[in-house]
Amino acid sequence: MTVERPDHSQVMLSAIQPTNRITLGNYLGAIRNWVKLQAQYQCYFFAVDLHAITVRQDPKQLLEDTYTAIATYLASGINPDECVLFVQSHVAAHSQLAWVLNCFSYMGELNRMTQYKDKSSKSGKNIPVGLFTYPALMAADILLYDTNLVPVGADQKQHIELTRDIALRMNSVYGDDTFVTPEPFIAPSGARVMDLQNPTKKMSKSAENEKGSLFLMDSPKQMQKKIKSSVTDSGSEVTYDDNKPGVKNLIDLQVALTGRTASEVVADYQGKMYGHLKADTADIIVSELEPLQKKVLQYLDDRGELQRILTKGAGAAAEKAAETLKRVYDRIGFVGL
Ligand code: AQP
Repeated sequence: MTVERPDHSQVMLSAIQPTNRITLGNYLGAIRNWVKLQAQYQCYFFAVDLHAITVRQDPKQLLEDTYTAIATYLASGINPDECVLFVQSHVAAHSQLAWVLNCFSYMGELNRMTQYKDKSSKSGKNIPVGLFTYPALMAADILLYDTNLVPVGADQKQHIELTRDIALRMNSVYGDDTFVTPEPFIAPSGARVMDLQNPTKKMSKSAENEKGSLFLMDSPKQMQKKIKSSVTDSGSEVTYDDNKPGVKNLIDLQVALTGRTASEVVADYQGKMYGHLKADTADIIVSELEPLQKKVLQYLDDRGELQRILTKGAGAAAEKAAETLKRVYDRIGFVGL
């Protein structure tokens, strides 16, 4: 099965874990950039449900969150006729290549991953092995599609670098054309949206304090409330300064959503208070997200259409992934059929 798409030779790929609710950080750091870039590349976008189970998930919630992730991609403007849009667990080659890459990854390098350190510190004594080997599965996701470019938020750069290291390691053993080595694409704005309650930490779907994360499907009232109660500092002057991470985050949000520069935004608040900055930032966010929410709900109402899109995407993804997996298996010396 093939999906119609423009004949571009460069491949772009990205994904989000359908864990909990998608945040404004995921939207600005990832999805919105996918939409901007989709016309220039041959694109693969998916929901990584295999990654999601590295922490315990409620089955019903995981199912709903996976549909919602796909509906959000579509509502944001991902075109399923031009891109391959799918769910990770529908393509078995992801797990199969991940095993191979596990055998070429080193404990020391996986141990250094910031995300592993963060998430394992919250897991108590029983840290799932999947949390540790997560980057090998992510490397499989990327390498299966001969990916050139991976648009991600700044937090994922380390995982892309590791993917490159593993690919180069295998290329040196099995030949330079075994894997294409991918590059990260970090957008100039929105790359690191910070937690509203702890602005030195990035905003996350799974943040302990929900008030720190703005979820895409929050009601306008909830969004206004979260921005209004966001942590700033004891000063009062609006300046763009690393020592004022809360204020800087609000300015960055305006920059990402309006396309204006930080100094243009700051100029609006000469002689004004943080309260003005908060109120305007909330309005800008609500006017971006309200129409998006309506579209997400429309897609979620038509499960038949979602299922049709996913079946088509899974077919196209599996076809490409099987080619890469065969190439790797052949080079390793596995007997073919
Ligand atoms: N705060 C952020 N600012 C900008 N970009 C962000 N991304 C995540 N948080 C921010 C980007 O969104 C994509 C989603 O990645 P993911 O779901 O695979 O995992 P993640 O990075 O672990 O995202 P979260 O929101 O922190 O999820 P949980 O809490 O489930 O772990 C990536 O491109 C990421 O860079």
